[in-house]
Formats: sequence, structure tokens, C-alpha cells
Amino acid sequence: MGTRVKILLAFMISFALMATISLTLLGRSMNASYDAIEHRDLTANMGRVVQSIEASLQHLNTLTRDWSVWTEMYDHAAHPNPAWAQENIGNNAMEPADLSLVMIFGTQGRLISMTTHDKKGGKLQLPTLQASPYLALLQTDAHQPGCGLMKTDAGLMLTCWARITKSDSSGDFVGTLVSGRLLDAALTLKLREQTRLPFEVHAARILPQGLQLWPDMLSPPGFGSGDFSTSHDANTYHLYYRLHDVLHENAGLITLDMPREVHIQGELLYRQVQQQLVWTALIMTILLAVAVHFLFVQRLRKFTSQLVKLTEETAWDKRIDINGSDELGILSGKVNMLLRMIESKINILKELTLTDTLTGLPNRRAFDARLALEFSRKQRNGRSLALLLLDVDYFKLYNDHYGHPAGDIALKEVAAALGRSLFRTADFIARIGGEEFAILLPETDVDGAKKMADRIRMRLQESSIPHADSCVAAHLTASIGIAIAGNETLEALVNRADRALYTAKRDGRDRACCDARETRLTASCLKAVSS
Ligand code: GH3
Ligand code: MG
Ligand code: MG
Repeated sequence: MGTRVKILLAFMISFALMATISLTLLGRSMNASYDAIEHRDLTANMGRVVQSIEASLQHLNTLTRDWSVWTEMYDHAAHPNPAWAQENIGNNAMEPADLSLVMIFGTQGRLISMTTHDKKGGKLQLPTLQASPYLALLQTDAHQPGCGLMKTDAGLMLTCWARITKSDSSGDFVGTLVSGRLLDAALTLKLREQTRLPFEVHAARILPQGLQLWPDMLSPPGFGSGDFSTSHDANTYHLYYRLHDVLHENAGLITLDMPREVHIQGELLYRQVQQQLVWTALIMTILLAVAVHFLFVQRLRKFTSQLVKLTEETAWDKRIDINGSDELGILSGKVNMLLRMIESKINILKELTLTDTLTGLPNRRAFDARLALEFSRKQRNGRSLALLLLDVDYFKLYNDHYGHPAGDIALKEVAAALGRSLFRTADFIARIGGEEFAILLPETDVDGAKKMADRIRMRLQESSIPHADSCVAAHLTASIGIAIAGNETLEALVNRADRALYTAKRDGRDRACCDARETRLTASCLKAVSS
């Protein structure tokens, strides 16, 4: 798995975790506050419904009180007058007062008159009313005015009663006036319009099971408790308010279904937030992927490929081309520093492997490489190349006589004398063995080579390194073999130079000798210049 995928994966996991926690917390707090708002609204709405019925009951109560202190009513209760009753509290009077029932009891609960009215102008049929327990209540409690609900054959009826007295309330009461207003569909519709709430009144319907009770939400009026019950689904809240009649027995229910607008809106908002989070995560992931690619992955790949390439090529002189002040930039700087150290160490090692430690001259290895280079160059350009092999004469005897450390010093002086003999930078001297040296002279023919050999022997002579045991001179001398590279192999050239050196030794030392091929062209071996 690449770094980019790892970073993106880590980001996505973190973001998903953060989004889940945020959404959970948001959902919880939203639900809690929506519940509170919903609770408050539902209570207020059910309160308005109950108040509207209560207001209607209050209106009926006022009318009943007014009529109960009406002098003519007083007279009618004391001395029943059907004609007056027909005229003043009959259908003509009930219609505008929206009354469904008017009953007048005399003292001791004697029913003086009972008039009913339905909205179509006819009589409301209440066959069981007179036998109902309400009548007993109204008769016995007649001196206690009040209001409440009655279950009748025509449905629930708002009912108020008051004792009939003189208008100034003086004297004894002569009876009880009972008035009723049917809580029918028409009145419900009117109250619905007033409250603008879609409630229903159901006579004799009982509360369904499994509802949640909201206790003491409303101040209880005379026809119900202060509690109401609820149930809900995702979209609707169902409210139930229990009604009771004047005998405090179950009289039915008010139901109110309210759409859960706050919750629905909240749910919508929640989904929008969810979607926005998903989009935000997507966009941020893409941006992060681009940023990680250009700021990190691309540069890391470049870094890796450059490092792999220069390691494969062992090109320690090359550097990694990644800049910047970030971790990768710093890492590149450190790697470049390491490369510089490796390069310098390798150069030192190279130097060491190609240098003779005693004389400081190039060693055998360096000579072989240079010889191969010059030889191939000579093959290409056809210019002549001279090879001189030099061997110090009787050096074993020198060591024996002066000691090995002195021998080392002598070898250094020989090397210095050789160095002084060369003029051209292209010329090359190496110590290729104990007291053996090789000199490569590019673009030099046999005459030039011989001149160089003479010069070397001269410089050696000038150095005057005493050699008491030498058989050829009082100072240190050397023999030189010369070979000019021809159309041959490199080994053949070296062999010829070696042969020439051998000849120089054989012919008495302290001299330079050319290989036989060169000898044919020029004079034979050179005699020592000093001799
Ligand atoms: P010839 O004239 O035939 O070349 O005689 P030679 O004694 O020089 O030849 P030989 O090859 O027998 O001896 C070479 C000597 O060089 C032997 C060895 O002790 C000495 N030698 C080789 N390398 C060193 C060195 O690094 N330091 C010293 N002091 N002596 C060395
Ligand atoms: Mg030797
Ligand atoms: Mg020797």
C-alpha cells in the first residue's frame, strides 16, 4: 500500500469518525430540542381546543345565569305559563341562542317544562334523558349552579344549570333552569374554524392502549382531566384528551392529529448536513490526494528513482535534485552530504590504490591502466608511443651494504631524478616493482626515447647516490629497456621492452637498450652516457 493511499485512508477514517460523532451529537441535541418544541406546541394546541369548548360552555353558562334571574322566568317557574314559555324560551328563542335543550324544574325537582330544538328547526329527540341519572343530579344539586357535559341520545351536550331567582336575587329560588347546547358536528366545525386546529370530538370513545401519558399539562376544566395522552409515528402526533360528564364518568375523547413539522424539517436538515458532510469529505479527499501527490509522493518517487539510479551506476559524483525545507528536502540534503563523503572516500581510496606509498609515484595498477589507455590511443591516431622500463643496477648489493631503510631513501631519490627528467605533462612515470620503474612517452619515436633514456641516466648520475658495491660505477646506476609500440599487442610491446632491459643488463648495465626491432632502425644499445 503506497504512502498516498495510507494517508488518504487515515484521513478518510478520521473524517468518517469525526462525522459520525458530530452527526450523532447533532442528532441527539436536535431531537431533544425538537421534542421540547413539539411538546410545547402540542400542549398549547390541545389547550386551545379545550379552551374553545370551555369558552362555549362559559357562553352557555352566562346565558343560563341571565335567564335564571329573569323576572318572567321566575314567574313561570312559580306559576307555569305554557304560552309564555312557548313565546319566550321556545324554539324561537333557542335558535338564535344556539340552544338544544331548555329544562325548568320546580322546587323538589318537579319538571315544569322541557323544550328541545335541533338545527333543522324541529325537535331534538332525547327519549332517554328523563330516565338518565343526570336528571337526578340536576334535581338534587339544583341549588348548586354548574356546567358540564351530558351524554344524550343526540350526542354530547354542553350543559349549564342555575337556580331561578328574582333579578335582585331576593327571596327563595323557585326552580332550576337547565340549558344545553349539543356538541355536534356543526359546533365542532365552528370551534375548529376558531381554533384552526383539526380536532374531533368522539362521544363514548375510550382511550386506545399503549399511549404515552402527558400528565398535568392543562388546568382541568369541568369536563376533562388536566392530562392528555399521545402516540406518534414519523410524520404525525396523535393527541387524545379524555372527556368526562357531569357525573365524572367517561364521556368520550377529543382527538387531535398534528403533523410533526418540526421533526420533518429537522430530519430534512439532518439529511442535508449528512449529504454536505459526504460531499465535503469527497472534495477534501480529492484535494488531499492532489496535495499529497504533488507535495510528497511525486517528490518521493523522484528521490527514490534518482537514488536507485545513482546507486546502480555507482555514480557517487552525482547528487539528488530535490529541494525544499520540508523533511524530504532535508533528507535529500543529508543523502547528498553522504554522497559527497562517499565520493571523497572513494577518491582517496582510488588515489591510494593507484599510488606507490614509498615514492608517491603511480603504482603498477595505475601504470597498467595508463599503458592500456595510451596504447589504444596510439592504435587510433597512429602516433608513436615509447615504453621505457628501468631497473636499478645491483640494488640488492646496495641494500646489503647500506641497509634497507637507506635503500628506501635511494629509491625515492631515483623517483625524484626520474621526475626531473620529464618535461611534458603527457609523459608518465610509475614504480612498477621493487627497484623497477616504467616510463610512458606518448608521441615519442625511438630517437626521442633514447634522448629521454640519456636524460634519465644523466639525472641519476647528477643525483650521485653513492653505491660502494656497484660493479659499474661509484654511484647508483640503472639499466633501461626501450620499445616503440608497433602493430602488435600490448603484451608484445611490454615483452619487447623487457627484453631490451634484459639486453642492457646483459651488456653490462648502466645503459639503455632498444629492442631488436628498434635496433634495426637506429644504432644498437646506447652506451652509458657517463662512460
Ligand atoms: P640487477 O642489477 O641484476 O638488477 O641486480 P639487483 O640486485 O638490482 O637485482 P635483484 O632483483 O636481485 O634485487 C633487487 C633488490 O631490490 C632486492 C630487494 O631487496 C630490493 N628491493 C626491492 N624493493 C625494495 C624496496 O622497496 N626497498 C628496498 N630498500 N629494497 C628493495
Ligand atoms: Mg629488478
Ligand atoms: Mg636491479
